[in-house]
Amino acid sequence: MNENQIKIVKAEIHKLALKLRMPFVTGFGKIENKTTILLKLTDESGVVGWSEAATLPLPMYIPESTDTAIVSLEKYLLPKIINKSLTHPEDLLEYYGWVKGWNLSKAAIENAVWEIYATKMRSTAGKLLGGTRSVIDVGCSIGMRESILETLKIVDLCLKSKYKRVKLKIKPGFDYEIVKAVRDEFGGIDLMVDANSAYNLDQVNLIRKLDEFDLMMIEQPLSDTDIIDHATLQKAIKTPICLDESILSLDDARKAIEIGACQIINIKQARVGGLSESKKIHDLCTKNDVGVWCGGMLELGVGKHINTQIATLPNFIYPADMSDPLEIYEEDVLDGGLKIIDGQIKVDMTADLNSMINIDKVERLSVCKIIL
Ligand code: OSB
Ligand code: MG
Repeated sequence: MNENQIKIVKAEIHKLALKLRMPFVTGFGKIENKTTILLKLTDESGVVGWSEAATLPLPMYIPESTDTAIVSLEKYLLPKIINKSLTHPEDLLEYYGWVKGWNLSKAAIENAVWEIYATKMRSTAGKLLGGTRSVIDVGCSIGMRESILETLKIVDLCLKSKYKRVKLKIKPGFDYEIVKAVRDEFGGIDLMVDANSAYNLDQVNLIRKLDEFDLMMIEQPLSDTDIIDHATLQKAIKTPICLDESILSLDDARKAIEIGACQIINIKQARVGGLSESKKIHDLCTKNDVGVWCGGMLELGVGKHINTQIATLPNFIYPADMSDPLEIYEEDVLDGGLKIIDGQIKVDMTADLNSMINIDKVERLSVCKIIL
């Protein structure tokens, strides 16, 4: 048998419960306690691949949640791939490509298989996907706070930690004043906003008022299921629109670009079903002169390590959403994991998750474990 052939013989699903240091408030709601899923796949040769399903406890960002992902992994997706032969992570689609949706779950499987594949190829997923960057610039994402003063304090902390750009969460009524206060206090910093679908087209005047602040972009102002209204909105405002929730596939990206719904795309590998689809969206955006950046989902170091793989590709020209997990949570499951120094991650081309993961911490934070 070809030594690079992969056959998954065992899968472990770990559900972890974590408390955020500070509630994270967005246009879609508030996250105080986070649950996540770590997936461990073992190949018949004994090579192990870990990944994280970038879920939230409630289906408030996209339709999946941590618990629906456990069901889709356990009942539908993993049984389709266990004991099947693969020569490349993309071969997974032969087995579960017919399953609609559930991109976060599919990404978790694909990314764990990418880890196994990269280990066997003595490389990293990032390199195998065509990544060229050895350093990734990162920015911070600031949830809505009780007051302007409190927001200013957090922006100040982000800038002191040298994050390369600041992203403010906004919604109607928590937009113009907050952005103005940040501009007045911190001047021409690299600044953007993320509305997480909190506006509709009737509020174009509210959104247009933000044009005066020379923002890098406004992320996902309108509905998560829309691209048409975004195209209308883009014609009415100067600030570049970046899509997040609306882009679940290469096909979504193609249509959004074609109708002018965005000038920038936030590629979250989890949201689009994994690293392979992300690479295709990246390449399409390159061809169309649409810059991209790597979004985040408050992942632990495991998910962030996977995100850094895709963020090494050349068209990731804006800073990634990637704060240190230890700023969000009391602890992380990686030992000597993700290090952010002066707003940058130095990509360790030799790092593999299996050697960094601290299994005692996984067990301690685990509230449910399923073995297939
Ligand atoms: O819209 O980008 C988003 C977190 C959870 C769900 C959606 C989003 C976010 C963030 C934080 O903005 C990104 C991060 O630093 O992980
Ligand atoms: Mg977003």
